[in-house]
Amino acid sequence: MYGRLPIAKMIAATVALTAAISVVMLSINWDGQEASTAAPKIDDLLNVMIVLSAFVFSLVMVMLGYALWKFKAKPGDESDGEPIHGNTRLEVAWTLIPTVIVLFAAGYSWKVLDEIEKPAKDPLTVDVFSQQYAWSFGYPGKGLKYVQGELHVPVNRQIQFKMHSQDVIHSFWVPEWRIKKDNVPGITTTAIVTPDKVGTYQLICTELCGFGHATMRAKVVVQPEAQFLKWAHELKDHIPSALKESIIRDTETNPVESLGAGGA
Ligand SMILES: [Cu+2]
Repeated sequence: MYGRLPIAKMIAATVALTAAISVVMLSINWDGQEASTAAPKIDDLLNVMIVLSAFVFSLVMVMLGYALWKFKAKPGDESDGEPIHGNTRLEVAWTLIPTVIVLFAAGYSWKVLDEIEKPAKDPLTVDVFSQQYAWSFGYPGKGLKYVQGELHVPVNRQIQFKMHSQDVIHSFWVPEWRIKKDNVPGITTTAIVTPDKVGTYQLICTELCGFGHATMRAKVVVQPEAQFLKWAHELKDHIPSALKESIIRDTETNPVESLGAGGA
């Protein structure tokens, strides 16, 4: 009908375009500094997805470009196009290729999620309380220690954040850790992170939660374990009873294993 397609040339053009786009896209540091054990795994996953997306984009562009160039109407040609009843080979190809890509992406993502959420032997539990428009934190200790607006954690130890919202949905995000998890009123959600670089970072709310959302931030300090223990030991405040109740209430509707030593 249209003669044979120049398949080899189209494949070559697709590969070349994929490579060109990938080189540019992978040279950009999209996510910034990596400061948790999860970060390199998540960044690798993103890079693989970028290359796969570049491939799909290139394939579509090459085929579209070829069709535009090859089947352009001659000047003065006002006739209708040929009726087409389908093309089995093409339909099999455009079903199979995306299926393989999606299944691969699902499997790879599953593996990464499984690895980064694997519980460690000796995690530290930290309760996170979010409310319009502030963060506060509860630490295991006599009566549960409490601090507002500043999160301290030890380096190279797994932290299990148990998150409780007091009003609307907020979202816990430290960009350098890559981890992001919603805080949902009425249930306890968990985020697992192992920070692996000492430093000061920022906790950012990433769920539009009201008028002051953009200002809903907290300082994050990752420090050597000894310094962290000293800091935690010096905390004077205990968790306010309203927040303690939110732990119990949240935990009843969505049980989680532990509240940390000395929990309510
Ligand atoms: Cu918010």
